[in-house]
Amino acid sequence: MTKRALITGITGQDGSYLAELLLNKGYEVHGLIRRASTFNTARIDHLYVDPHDPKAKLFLHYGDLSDGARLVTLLAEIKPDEVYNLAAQSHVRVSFDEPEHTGDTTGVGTIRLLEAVRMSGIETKFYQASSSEMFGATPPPQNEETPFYPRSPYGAAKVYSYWITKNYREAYGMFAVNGILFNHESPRRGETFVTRKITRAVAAIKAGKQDLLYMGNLDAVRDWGYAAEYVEGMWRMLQADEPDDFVLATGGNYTVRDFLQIAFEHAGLNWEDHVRFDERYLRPTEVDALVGDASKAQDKLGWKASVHTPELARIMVDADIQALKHAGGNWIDTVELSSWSN
Ligand code: NDP
Ligand code: GDR
Repeated sequence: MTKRALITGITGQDGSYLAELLLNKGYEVHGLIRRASTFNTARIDHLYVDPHDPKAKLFLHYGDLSDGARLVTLLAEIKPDEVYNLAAQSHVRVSFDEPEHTGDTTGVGTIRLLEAVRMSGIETKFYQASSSEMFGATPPPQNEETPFYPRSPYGAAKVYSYWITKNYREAYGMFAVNGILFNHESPRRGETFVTRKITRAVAAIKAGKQDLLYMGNLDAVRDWGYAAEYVEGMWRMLQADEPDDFVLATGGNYTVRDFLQIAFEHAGLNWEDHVRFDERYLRPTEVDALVGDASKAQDKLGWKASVHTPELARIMVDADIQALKHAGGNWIDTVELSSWSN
C-alpha cells in the first residue's frame, strides 16, 4: 500500500527536503500551499510532475492554517497516513513586529490542524515542528527535560503548539509527536535568517556586487545543523513504535561571529572588512545560547547529525557563489535585502 503524507509548509526550506525524502521513499505527497499573487513554489518546482501524468505523486492544495474549515475538508479528502505540520511564521525577529499574526499561525494554527484531524475522523500520525526557541533563556545544553522559557512571540507560540500536541496525544490517544529541532540550515534557507544572509552576502561581496553587510548581535551562540539530515529525523519519529518527543541537534557551539569568520574565510575574504553593526537587527529579548543534546534521538531513533557547522557554512557559501553565477551576477535584491530585512 502506498503511504500518503500531508505536509503543511511544503514551500519552505524543511517542507521541500521532506517532500523529496518522502517521494524517494515511495509516498504519495500532498502539500498545503498559500495562494499568493506570485508563485511561491520555487523550492519544490523540481519535484513537480503534471497531475495529469499517471506517475504524478506530488499534489498541491490551496489552504492556510488560519482557515480551520478548509483543513477539515482537506484532511477528509486526502486521508493521509502522516501529517507533518511545518507551516509557521517562522522568523523570530519578525514575530516582534507581527505578534498577533505569529500567534495565530504558529500557535493557534496547530490546534486548528489537530482539531481538523479529530473532526475529520481519520487515523493519522501527526508531527509538530517544535523548536529550540522554546528553551529561550534556559542555559545549554538543552534536551527533552529542559524547562521552557521562551523569549519571543514566536517562542511563546511554539510552546503553545508543543503542549497542545502533547495534550491531544494524552487526551485522544493520537500518535502526535514534537520534534524539538535546533537551528538547521541549507542552500534553501530563507534569505533573512542569519546563516543565509551571511552566505549570500559573501557571494555578492566576492563578485564585487556588494561591499558592506549590516548585522545585529554577533555574540549569540547557536547549534547549526544541515536541514536535509533533520527531515530524516522527523520521518523516523513517526515510524517509532510509540509517540514521543525528541530533540534534533548537532551538539555544536558556535557564535554568529564564528559563522561569519568561517564563511568569509572560505571565499578568501576577511569578514571584519565588510561587516557593520545595525541595531535594527537586535531583538527586544535575545536568546543567548542554544546547544542541543540529541542523545535520546540517537538511542531511540538511530538518528545522528553528520554535518557540523563549519562544513555547513562552506556548503552554503559554495551554493550561493554558484547561484549568483547562474543568475549572471544579477542578484539585484542583494543590497536591498541586507539593508532593510531581518
Ligand atoms: P520556512 O519559513 O522556510 O517555511 C515556512 C512555511 O510555512 C512556508 O511553506 C510558508 O508558506 C508556510 N506558512 C506560513 N504561514 C502559513 C499559513 N498561515 N498557512 C499555511 N502555510 C503557512 O520554515 P522552515 O522550513 O525553516 O521551518 C519549518 C518549520 O520548522 C517551521 O514551523 C519552523 O518554525 C520550524 N522550525 C524551524 C527550524 C529551523 O532551524 N529551520 C528549527 C526549529 C523549528 P509560504 O512559502 O507561502 O510563505
Ligand atoms: P533564530 O534564527 O532566531 O535562531 O531562529 P536567525 O538566523 O534569525 O538568528 C540567529 C541568531 O543570529 C542573530 N543575528 C541575526 N539574525 C538575523 N536574522 N539577522 C541578522 O542580521 C542578525 N545578526 C545577528 C540573532 O539575533 C540570533 O541570535 C531560527 C528560526 O528558523 C526559527 O524558526 C527556529 O525555530 C529557530 O531557528 C530554532
